[in-house]
Parts: sequence; structure tokens; C-alpha cells
Amino acid sequence: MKELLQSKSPLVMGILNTTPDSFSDGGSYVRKDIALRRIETMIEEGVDIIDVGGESTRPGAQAVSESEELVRVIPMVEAVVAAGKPVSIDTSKALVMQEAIRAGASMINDVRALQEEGALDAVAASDEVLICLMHMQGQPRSMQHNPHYDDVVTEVKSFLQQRVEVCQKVGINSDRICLDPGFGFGKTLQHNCELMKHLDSFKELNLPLLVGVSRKTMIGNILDADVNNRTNGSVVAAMYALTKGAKIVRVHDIKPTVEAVKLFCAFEQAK
Ligand code: 7PJ
Repeated sequence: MKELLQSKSPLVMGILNTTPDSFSDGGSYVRKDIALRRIETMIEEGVDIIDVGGESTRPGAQAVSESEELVRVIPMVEAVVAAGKPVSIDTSKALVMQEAIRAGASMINDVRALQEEGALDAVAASDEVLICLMHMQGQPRSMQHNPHYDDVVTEVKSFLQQRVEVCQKVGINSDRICLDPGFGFGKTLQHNCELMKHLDSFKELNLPLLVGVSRKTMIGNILDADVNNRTNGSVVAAMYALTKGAKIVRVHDIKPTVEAVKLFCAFEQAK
């Protein structure tokens, strides 16, 4: 699965939320049959990897128990694996990571960058699974109360670099790691815009970048659009991220994003 991160063209990561309180799906993918259909549709629309999440990390969200999260996500991981697509698991919990790896997950996507107890060991125990390390200031419940940075770009980069070093110390090779500035996670609109503008400077970390801005508040704020009217903005923001060097875009709207990526590739491949 390491080839996935070495892919020359950008990858579209499709979001499959299994949380009843998830803001942009309004809980509609909680029912298993609906979630399974959603997986099929995403694959038909050309998704490269499906990100299964069972814990809502939207601002103000409540924590989810380990057993509840397992019940939500493991059947979905199994379904994506059975359909032959790479699957990532959006979790911070070591046990969920272990069970997802056992079920065939290709990537662990951890918004807490493997800082929870046991998480680092869970990933280190596999010599295959990929890991996305994301930056977040604070915790989901309170992270948007008063985010503060002296220099957001430098601080986010230095946090990610430290987490890469921690991973390497426990034997997680850097060819398994991708990095994510964590748009909207303890960041004001200005912080998010500054990170986006200077995304190209993350090149110095020498690892693939994953960007998740799909339907987020930052897009709603710029466009004055509610969550059901953020598709165009999300696609444009994803494209901007690609021109700044992002390798993976994490999105809800697969078809328009896949189309945009095709155009991006056609232009980039011209001589
Ligand atoms: C992100 C994520 C993100 C990564 C969520 C939402 C909130 N994982 N999980 N990056 N966001 N790697 O989708 O709006 O930006 S949950």
C-alpha cells in the first residue's frame, strides 16, 4: 500500500461518515444499507480511497465510546476492502486502529497524530499500514473557542515534523507517512487562509500532503453558504491545494472533485 503515497497523480479520498451527529451528512449514512450504497456510489464516481469515520470531530462534538465506534466503522472497513478499494480509518483510538488494520485498512487517519495512549504502538505493530498525521490545536470540544498562533504556518509545520520524528523512533518509516495541516482544527478563518496560501512551503517536510477542506466552515464563511451549498467552493479549494502541492484531497463530493483532478492532471502533464 506504500505505492498509494507514491502515486504520481493526486488522489481523491472520499469521506464516509458513520456518525449520527456528523454535520455535513446529517446522519444519513448511519444506516448500514445506506452506507453500503454510498460506498458503491463513491467507487463508481472514481474515488481512490475511502475514509471511514465513526467519531465526530466537528467543533463542539461529544466523545464516542470505543465499542460504539467499533460497531459503526468495522463493518464499513470490511465492505470497502471487499469492494477492492483502499480504506483509511479516521480514528484516534488504538483499539479501533488495531481492529481496522486487522480488517484490512490501508491507512490510519488520526486527527490527533498518534498522541492518544497506545496509538503509536498500534501503527508501529504493522509494517504496512500508512498513517496520516494531522495538526490540531486543542480538542474538538473547545478548539474553536480562541485559537492562537504567533506564526501558524511555522507552528503547524514544526508540530508535524516532531510527530514524524516520534514515529520514526518507534520504527514507522517515513515512506508510510503523510501530513495534514488540519484545516478548521483550532484555527480561525485567517489561520486557514494563511495555511492554504503557504501550503507549498510544507514541501520542506518532504512528505505527501493531505488536505481536508470539504464543506468546512471556512468555505461557508467565505461564501456565506450553508453546508448544503459548499460543493463548488470545496472543489475550488481542493484544486487550489493541488496547485500548492497537495497529494490527497479528502472530500464529500466525489464526482466533481474527480473531474477537477482529471483537468488538473491534463494540464500538469502537458509539455
Ligand atoms: C479532517 C479529517 C481533515 C484529516 C476530519 C470534517 C471534519 N482528517 N477528519 N483531515 N477533517 N486527515 O470532515 O469536516 O481535515 S472530520
